[in-house]
Order: sequence, then structure tokens, then C-alpha cells
Amino acid sequence: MLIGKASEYRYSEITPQSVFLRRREFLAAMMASGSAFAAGTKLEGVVKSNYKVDDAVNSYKDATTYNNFYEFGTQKELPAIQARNFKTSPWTVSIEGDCAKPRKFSVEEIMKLAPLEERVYRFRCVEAWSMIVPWIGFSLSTLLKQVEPTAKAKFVAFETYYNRKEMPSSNYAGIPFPYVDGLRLDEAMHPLALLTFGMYGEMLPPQNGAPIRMIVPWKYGFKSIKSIAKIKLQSSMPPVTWNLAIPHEYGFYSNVNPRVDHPRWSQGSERRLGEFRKRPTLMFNGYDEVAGLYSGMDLKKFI
Ligand SMILES: Nc1nc2c(c(=O)[nH]1)N[C@H]1C(S)=C(S)[C@@H](COP(=O)(O)O)O[C@H]1N2
Ligand SMILES: [Mo]
Repeated sequence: MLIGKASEYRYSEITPQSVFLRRREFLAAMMASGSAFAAGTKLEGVVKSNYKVDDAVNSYKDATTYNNFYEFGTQKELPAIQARNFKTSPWTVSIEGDCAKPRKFSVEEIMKLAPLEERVYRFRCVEAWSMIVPWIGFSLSTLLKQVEPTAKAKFVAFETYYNRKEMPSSNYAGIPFPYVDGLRLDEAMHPLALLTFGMYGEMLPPQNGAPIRMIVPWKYGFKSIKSIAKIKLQSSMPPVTWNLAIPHEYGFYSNVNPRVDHPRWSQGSERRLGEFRKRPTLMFNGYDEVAGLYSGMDLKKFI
């Protein structure tokens, strides 16, 4: 049985502030020992969030051996094997564009900005499979506020790290690299949009987008860009890799919508990893609180 291992990791029961202080010490110790951000490093002082769906959590194995990460191969089992030695530390993220304080951050600097939260989200891939994962991070808005977006900033563009030599399979993936994606600024500032560093109590493994990725739970999985190297605030709508690759199949928004089918997959239902039966897919993947972001928009047109 692949589902239901949520009890394998433990929550911290102490206050966010003490947790926060302890984690700063923990990060300092990790950096001093040179072991910072090895995949699988246990994250200390993670606060349990109210963002938690009730469904059974998928196993660590499900979530870390059935991956889409085309830089490391196009078959689901390949990223776990081919990204094994991907070097994710040290790592910097450049935040630039229409903001008052553009700068580069190390991942350690970013992780110190706010308490780390565990959020158990539904995750729905456009290929009609889904999973329930305990991600660890905090709202992207926390980071964006640091650089003070200007009035010109209407969108956020994301770019994945790319080095062909470290990612030889990317030559055969059939999509352009670096992988890019974007959000409207108000989507990016929504508290559900999670800047993610870990899962199942540990640092992300490379195949899941170490050391820093997005999880946008009301959108199809491809919007949850991995291994981010650059974030740019801008006035124009950013390019989206899957829209560039197959424009008639993928749009900019890609909100989970059971009423609009993909040309190759029905979006009305989904199969949870580890299960055989199909479940109905929910509008916005069940995250109704984002509906207001799209009021007045025809979501059959703006796919
Ligand atoms: N850089 C990059 N990010 C990516 C992808 C990718 O190929 N490259 N695949 C996307 C797709 S299609 C999905 S479904 C999710 C998968 O995330 P997971 O492997 O953590 O489940 O990552 C998304 N982010
Ligand atoms: Mo996907």
C-alpha cells in the first residue's frame, strides 16, 4: 500500500517564534559544518500550517520516484536517478526587474526570512494523476515583499537553473530550456502560492526541484517550477515553457478546471498515485479561495 505514511514524520508543537530562533541556529550550524542543503537533511522547527487537506498523504516513495523534471529525462522514473548528483548547494536566486531593491539571495538567506511551514496540499498534474504531499516553505509573497515591487510590476517570471553539461538528457527532451514559467503578480502574492524548500520533514531531493521551487496548488503541476535561479518582476506576461512548446495545449493560467479538457487528457477526473479508482477533479483543485483572482474572466478562453 503506497498511501498513508503521514505519521512517519513529526510536527513541532512549540511556538512559531521559538521555532524561528532555533531554526536560525540550526541553519548557522548546518552552514558551518558544510552540510547545508544536502538532499534529505532533516529540517528543524517546522510549524504545522492550517493549510492541510484531509486526504491521506502519499508516500515519500510515490512523490520522489514518479517525477516530471525534463532537464533530467522525460520518463517519470528518470529524474530520481539522473538528478542524483545534481549540485544544489551553494545556490543563489537573483530577484530583479521592476522592484526597488533587486538583489541576489542565497537560499540560506531566503530560508531565514520567515518560519518554515508544513502545508499538506493537493497536487494535480495535467496528465490526470494527483498526489497529496506535505511540502515545507512559506508564502512567496514573503520574498517578493523584500525587494519591494514597483507599480510597473504586473507579473512574476520564474526561470530554472540550466546547464546542459549537468543535464545531458535535456538535449532529447523536446522542449526549450531553461524552463520558464510565470504568474500574475496578484496570483504570486496569494498566500497559497508556496515557495518550497522541503517535503516530508526534509530538504527537497533534487528530483523534486531542490533547493527551491514553487508549489501553486490550484494550477496544473507544470506551473510549479523547480530549481529556481531567477525571479523577475515585469510589466509584460512572461513566457511559459509548455505554452512555447505546444501553444494549442497550454496557456498561461492553467488553473485546474474539470470543465475544460486538455486535447489529450480529460480533466474531469484524476487518479491519485497509489490508487486505481478515479476521483472527480475539483475546480481550482479544491482551492476555492482563489476564485476571486479570476472574477469576470472566461476560464474557457484563458486556459
Ligand atoms: N524546471 C522544471 N520544473 C518543472 C518541470 C520540469 O520539467 N522542469 N515539470 C513540471 C511538471 S509537468 C510537474 S507535474 C511538476 C512535478 O513535480 P514533482 O516531480 O515534485 O511531483 O513539476 C513541474 N516543474
Ligand atoms: Mo505535470
